[in-house]
Amino acid sequence: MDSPHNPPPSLELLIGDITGEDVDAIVNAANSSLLGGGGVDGAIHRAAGPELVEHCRTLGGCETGQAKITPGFKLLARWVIHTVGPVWHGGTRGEPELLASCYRESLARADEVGAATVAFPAISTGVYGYPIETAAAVAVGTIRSTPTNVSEVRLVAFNQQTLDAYRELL
Ligand code: AR6
Repeated sequence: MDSPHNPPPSLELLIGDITGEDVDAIVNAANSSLLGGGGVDGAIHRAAGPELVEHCRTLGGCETGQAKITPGFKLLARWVIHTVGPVWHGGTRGEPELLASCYRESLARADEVGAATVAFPAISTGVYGYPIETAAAVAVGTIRSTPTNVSEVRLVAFNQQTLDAYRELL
């Protein structure tokens, strides 16, 4: 069980492609079908190989703010945690709560399999249009305040703007 006395995970910041991360689990910014797409989702499916989508077909999709876990197949990471971020509609449709839920639920899935190191992309900040500055604040705030056995979280930025947004906060 999670202990409320665990220290929060260390937060590492880096720029690059999450598919190459040598961690126990990488997080995918998926859509509710879990059957692949563009952005980081497409990159993860390409790197993991076709077994990933075959496995995802058995999961029955995923609701916004929730997370499901699969093997990593050809990835270095043993696990992929697929979470569905909110589409940005201006912030009045529960987007911050749903985005926070993505980070909490992903950490919960990591705890269930004993993953100690987890890499996250900037969920919702690409195709889904969530402004990076506010999304980064939700990410960091939620990771710091969620009880978890995960000891290290890597925040993987794919561009300079994302890196800068995290840097402001760390
Ligand atoms: N490694 C790390 N980050 C990446 C990578 C990568 N290889 N590729 C993109 N990013 P997005 P969303 C960054 O659009 O906004 C898909 O089609 C990207 O720069 O991948 O949650 C899904 O199937 C951005 O900062 O995800 C959904 O339909 C962040 O990852 C939809 O997009 C998220 O961008 C989900 O949209």
